[in-house]
Amino acid sequence: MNNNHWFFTGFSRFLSISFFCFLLVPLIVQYQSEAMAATENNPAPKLYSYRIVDRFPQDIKSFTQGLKFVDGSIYLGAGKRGYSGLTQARLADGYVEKQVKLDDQYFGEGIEIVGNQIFQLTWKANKVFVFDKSTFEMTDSFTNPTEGWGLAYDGVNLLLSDGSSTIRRMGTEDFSYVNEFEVTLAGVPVRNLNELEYIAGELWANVWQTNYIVRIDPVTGNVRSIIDLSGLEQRTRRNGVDAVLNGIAWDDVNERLFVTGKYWSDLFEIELVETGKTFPQ
Ligand SMILES: [Ca+2]
Repeated sequence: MNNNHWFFTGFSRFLSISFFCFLLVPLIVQYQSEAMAATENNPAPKLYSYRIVDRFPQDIKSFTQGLKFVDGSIYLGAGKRGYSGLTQARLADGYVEKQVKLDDQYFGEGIEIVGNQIFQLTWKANKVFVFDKSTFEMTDSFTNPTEGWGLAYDGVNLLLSDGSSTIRRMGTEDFSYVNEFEVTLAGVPVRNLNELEYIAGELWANVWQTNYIVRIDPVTGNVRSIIDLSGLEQRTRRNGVDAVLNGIAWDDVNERLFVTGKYWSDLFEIELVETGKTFPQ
């Protein structure tokens, strides 16, 4: 069927990067088996496309690893040693309102805002920094035993990705471990979960080096739907081979969705478009 052709072509890159190669063949067999058929409790994930609503300027020199939106400002956590830091910039024109740089030894990663605190991960240094949102002064630091990739907040705990298929819940008081769950797509672990955003009871995650965002049920870990952002990277200037899609932010007042990438000159407001397709077909 044409739909199946579309499905396997479109997802071949996603699958080959997200899963170990040896899993690929059994994966397809699994999808086609009765055992993996969608059930009422775990329906086949919907596939979404997108429409660009608006675009805003972003510093193409920022290696975007964390993204939040609050009160008209974009908060961006940047990575790469020597260039890592935290920036608050006005959405409308990119004017930098506040900025703080991390020590050169640190590779900054995901960020999250809880009240007046901004948490910022580091990649492999096992450090989590806390900044005062009003002043950008560093007020605290905690230990993270895993790699730091993405960070989100569900209203109770922080949610942490580390490049694997595991999401850990961590306490906001001292970043202590609470519990964890595994993210799966039709029963198969989804690795390389990167930048995160908690939106209306779902955890959304960029899958590193793909054009896909997965929307995750945070209770079961099941991927409920997939957003295909193919083509967006051609709409912005990019700086180098590392310039992949990364960064999801949600304006919960006006219900606007923002996405961007590492070393991208633009931040996009998008709307999701139903494709009528599911995964698998
Ligand atoms: Ca985010």
